[in-house]
Amino acid sequence: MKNSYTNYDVYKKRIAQVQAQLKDGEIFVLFAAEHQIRNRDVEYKFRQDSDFFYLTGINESNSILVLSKKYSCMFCLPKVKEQEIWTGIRLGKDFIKKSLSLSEAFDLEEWDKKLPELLLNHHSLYYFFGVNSKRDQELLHVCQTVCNRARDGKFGPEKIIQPSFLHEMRLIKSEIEIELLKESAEITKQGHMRLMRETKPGMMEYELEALLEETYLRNGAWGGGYGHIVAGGKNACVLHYVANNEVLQNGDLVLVDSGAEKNYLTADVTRTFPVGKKFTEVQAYIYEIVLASQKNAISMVQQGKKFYDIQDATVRFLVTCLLEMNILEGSVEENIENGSYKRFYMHKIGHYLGMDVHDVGKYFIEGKRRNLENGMVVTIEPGLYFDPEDESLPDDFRGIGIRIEDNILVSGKKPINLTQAIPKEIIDIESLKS
Ligand SMILES: [Mn+2]
Repeated sequence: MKNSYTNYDVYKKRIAQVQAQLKDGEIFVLFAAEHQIRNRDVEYKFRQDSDFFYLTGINESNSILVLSKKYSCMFCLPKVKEQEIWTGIRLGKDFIKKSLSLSEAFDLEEWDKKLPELLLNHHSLYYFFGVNSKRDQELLHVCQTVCNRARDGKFGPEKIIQPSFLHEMRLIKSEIEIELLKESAEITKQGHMRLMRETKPGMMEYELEALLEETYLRNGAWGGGYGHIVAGGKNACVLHYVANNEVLQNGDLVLVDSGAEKNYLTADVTRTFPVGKKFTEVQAYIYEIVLASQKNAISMVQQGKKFYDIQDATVRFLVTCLLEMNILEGSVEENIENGSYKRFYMHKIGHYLGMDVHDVGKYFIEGKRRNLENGMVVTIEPGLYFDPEDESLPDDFRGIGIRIEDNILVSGKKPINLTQAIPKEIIDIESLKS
């Protein structure tokens, strides 16, 4: 399975799929990621652009892929010994041309000269406009120059179109991708379970982050697919808490939102568990409500259902519970209508998952909620959060934040939970802690 992904056949097929979407007179341009500066002359660890990797499997910066219906080429980092000594061996244009069966391949320096030629006599340019403004300017300028040659009877792109068909391809995962996602899920499981076992009162949040990162790296992952959230006690009420620099207190819960990225596919999992040995009564009570809402939502992840209908069902469930707890007042309908529940559940039920943690693909088609389809992977992540500063809440509720998140593959009427093996029942979590 893995071999078929590391050889180039899968990418050749994807390139051909893009070409099949293009009509005469249409051209597609895609840039690889560039190195990003962290500070002064220090760069962040390089991570290829997801779209570029999806189509090419090539992990080198600055390359450019150009496709039309019957033509394909790439501009590649040149094989220059002096540069390779400093920054690593490059694949080079000959290897890339052969591996991806491209019509042509060039060294990067040829780009300026070749681009006008390539755009010539294409009326439409498929390009992700707005991602890199430097590239946007460059392309607009060249389009303009080429269009100015109208007097010679030549023409250039007059339309720039977002190649959203590429994101629709990425939205539906292949069998190979599912297998690889399972691997990311397995590594993520090891990280989360390690925390459940090893977390003790007095540890710093960043110590847990370190254990996650270590587990991921030791298993060949790139690291986390996004910044690890390790939020002790009331910090869990900050949804994107990434400071991770406080002490974990006995009696508090800790919310951990973290997923390993391997082979350019990331998991996205949240577990909330006690810093000490056991949930308190109130914590367990709220936890069971979130867990029940999550299981209910997971059961709805079926082909033909609408993703946002699952959000609606979850809101209804949580509002009913909040009313029973006397946290909300009035009727279910009223509270859904006026959004009062957003004080306690303020985010959505989930998102697409894949190469990007908030993966690509449309949620609406022509303004209407779209159906879930086989091969989509979504997160299901309801939560309840009780503001530590809200004095209208019972004392023992304040500062509790609970979210439970799994990664679900749409497969007919039977949702497949890729992260099922990461404990979430109270009894299972507590038994890991004893
Ligand atoms: Mn998520």
